[in-house]
Amino acid sequence: RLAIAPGVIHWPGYLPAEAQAALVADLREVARQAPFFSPRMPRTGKPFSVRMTNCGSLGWVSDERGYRYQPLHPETGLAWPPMPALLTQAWRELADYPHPPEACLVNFYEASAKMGLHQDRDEQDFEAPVLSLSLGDTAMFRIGGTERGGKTVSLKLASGDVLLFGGEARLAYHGIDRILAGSSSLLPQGGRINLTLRRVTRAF
Ligand code: MD3
Ligand code: FE
Repeated sequence: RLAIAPGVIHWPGYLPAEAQAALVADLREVARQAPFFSPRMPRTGKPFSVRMTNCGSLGWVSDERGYRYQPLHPETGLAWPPMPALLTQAWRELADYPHPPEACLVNFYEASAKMGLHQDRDEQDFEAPVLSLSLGDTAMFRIGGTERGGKTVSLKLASGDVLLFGGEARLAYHGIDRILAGSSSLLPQGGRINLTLRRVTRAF
């Protein structure tokens, strides 16, 4: 494990190839029950280049009305599917937090997709860390401090890598600058999947 910055821990290649393949199979089932949707920007309605779905009791959604967590898929109206056991297991092993995650946001990046610098602040509990797992093509990830416009550092996130953001890093600006197309053969059609496990409500 590598300490990238205060509150940021990186486990390169944490998931063995077999676990990555098992997780992709689990995610196919998640996406069958809760299809990927295109989130839209609040106010403007402009679609994100990243497509999303969720598993767990709550899911993150975004549309003209704003960003929020909700228990139902925005298009099917059905509950999000359960979190695969591999994910809750990774949280127990790595998160160092005594309550289970409630939401797993599943982001899908095609080769041209990006995610601008932002903070994750739609959760009630900032004491809980966010755990991120990467699958498929490598991404150039950028993380800064808690103020917009500060210095940033870049990190490559490859398939099987896990990152934990806690403490002062929990409110750090971060984003995905680009996807390195063809860098992994895990996903037959290419692209990248990122999973973020989050505690949304206060457990106490
Ligand atoms: C640092 N996802 O879903 S994962 C997101 O690769 C998001 O899809 C990116 O940013 C992705 O909100 C980056 C790394 C990550 C995730 C959540 C964080 C870093 C974070 C929350 C707080 C601080
Ligand atoms: Fe984020």
